[in-house]
Amino acid sequence: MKDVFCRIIEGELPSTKVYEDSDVLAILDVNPVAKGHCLVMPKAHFQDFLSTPKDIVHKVFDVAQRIGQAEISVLGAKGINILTNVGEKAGQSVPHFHVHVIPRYVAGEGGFQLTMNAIDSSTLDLPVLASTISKGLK
Ligand code: DGP
Repeated sequence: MKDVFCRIIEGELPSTKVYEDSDVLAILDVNPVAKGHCLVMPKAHFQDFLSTPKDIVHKVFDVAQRIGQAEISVLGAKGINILTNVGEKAGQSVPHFHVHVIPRYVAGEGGFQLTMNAIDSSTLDLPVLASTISKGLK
């Protein structure tokens, strides 16, 4: 079954468009956590950031950067969060690569709280961990 963003891209479902070109669509999030919360996505279907070809990733992030810049200049945002979730465990609910561009006006405002809760790293061998990740790079 087609995901909801594919259906929006194909015009089967409505959306509020912010930007469109032959490869990329940016729309307002239907459940915004801040005024101007945008979703930037490739028109072609890719499951997530990790499985999207680099040239498409670059195009999507180029638009995300420009929208972030516009939100600072024309909406008066004081900051921007750029977020892309990969997989359900990371909070991805729509299996179509997309980047959240979330303007921030007041620290802590709205439904988006960015907290980084450190795990107990005392049992981790950091050099081994770094080396393991390094060896996995393609
Ligand atoms: P994520 O959880 O990272 O997969 O984010 C998915 C976002 O997509 C979530 O913030 C809500 C938004 N969303 C879901 N369905 C629709 C829709 O039909 N239209 C729009 N504009 N946004 C949607």
